[in-house]
Amino acid sequence: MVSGSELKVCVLGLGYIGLPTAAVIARTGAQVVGVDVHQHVVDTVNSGKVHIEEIDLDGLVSGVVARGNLRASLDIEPAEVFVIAVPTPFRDDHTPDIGYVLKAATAIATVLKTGDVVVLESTSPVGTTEQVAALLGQLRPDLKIPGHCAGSADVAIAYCPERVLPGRILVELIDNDRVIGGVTPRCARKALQFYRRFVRGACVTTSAKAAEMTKLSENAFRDVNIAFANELSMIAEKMGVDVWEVIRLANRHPRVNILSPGPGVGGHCIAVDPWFLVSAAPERTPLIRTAREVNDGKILHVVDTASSMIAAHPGAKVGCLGLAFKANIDDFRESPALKVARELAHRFGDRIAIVEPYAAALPDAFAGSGACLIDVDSALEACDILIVLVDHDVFRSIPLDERADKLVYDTRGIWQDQPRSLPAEPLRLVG
Ligand code: SAJ
Repeated sequence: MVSGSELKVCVLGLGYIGLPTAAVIARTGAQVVGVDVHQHVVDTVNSGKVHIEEIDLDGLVSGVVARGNLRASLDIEPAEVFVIAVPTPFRDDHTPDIGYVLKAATAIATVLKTGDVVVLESTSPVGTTEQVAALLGQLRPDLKIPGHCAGSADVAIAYCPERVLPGRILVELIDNDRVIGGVTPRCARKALQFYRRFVRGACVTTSAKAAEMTKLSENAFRDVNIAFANELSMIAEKMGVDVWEVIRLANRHPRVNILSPGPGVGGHCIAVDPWFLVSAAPERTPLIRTAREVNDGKILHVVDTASSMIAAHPGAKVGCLGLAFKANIDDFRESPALKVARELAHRFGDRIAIVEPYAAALPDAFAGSGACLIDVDSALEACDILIVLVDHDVFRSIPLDERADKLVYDTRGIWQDQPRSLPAEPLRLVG
């Protein structure tokens, strides 16, 4: 592979993963072209700016664009390495849609040449990288494609899942270990050379299929464990027990580490990826499917609990704290907080005020509901009921004396000093 500043890399998809990845590679001195289908994304990046919020990304992008190491384009260009970082959504029936990956591979086929490396980073169902190889083979019969030829192939094709946590993307892109799965062992070794340019963590090689399943297993593991915490929270609520105290105490056991309950699980990864495993083996995934159902069910449980609380206090003004899918970010994708707040807004109209410091205006989902967007201080003055949906630092730091007189439903456990507002359900004694 070409070294130093001569290496040319094409990153397809300039989203939450593609743009930081492109910028980090550009910082190594490589010539990087970021390809995106949205003109405004291309224009924003070319002006040295960013269209997504991520710590330190703006400074990095403006630096590498100014130095001429990163530019964006609507069109694919020849390069030595192609990194695919496009979305892989799921359809209404929970089956994965790899259409954007196949579209990216089709574009790559138009410029692919001997010696090139193609790496898929998008979270994908097991077997997708092999499908990419098969497609490239069909579109480029003049090239020897790995897995589809005898002897050494002309190009290398591999899967290397991103594993970064929003809010820590630039740190984790470099420090996290990477799993690099080749369509053949030689493909994995070629891709490894590329990742070693910018990854400080260990890079471990394996097959493409094992790497694909590893990624899905990581997110399904987290979903299952959060589901356990969410189930505990609903049991504890029924019993009138403080679930946060129970978890704190249980976690004193040396081999117990229970995660945190919340209003459900959101984001574009953990709420989505487990379905890729379920749809691949529906009859063998009762646990993973149930975890998804428990976490989605928690959203409905929070809507019902909050609705009963609001209905029991006619005329009370309600503040819903947070819309983001998790703390301190501006990402509302698949957000349980947004789903709860939207439902309450449509049920209770102008009694509902939304507090979200990361939103400039209420999302379209609230149109016609009568709910309004207000700041934290106005909510503390105007609201009688507070429903904590996101653990943003700005909410966490509100002292007890500013909220002691409120009725609180704290789905994130950020105010454990709050006097209890939810009544325990009456225990029914059996027998
Ligand atoms: N959540 C809880 N309780 C917890 C932890 C999280 O309710 O104890 C909720 C969050 O509030 C949020 C959701 O889960 O709604 C997901 O948040 P997260 O912080 O667990 O994960 P993501 O979606 O931001 O990023 C995950 C990460 N995967 C794992 O931790 C296994 C990240 O490393 C992946 O790169 C990312 O998915 C991805 O892109 O796949």
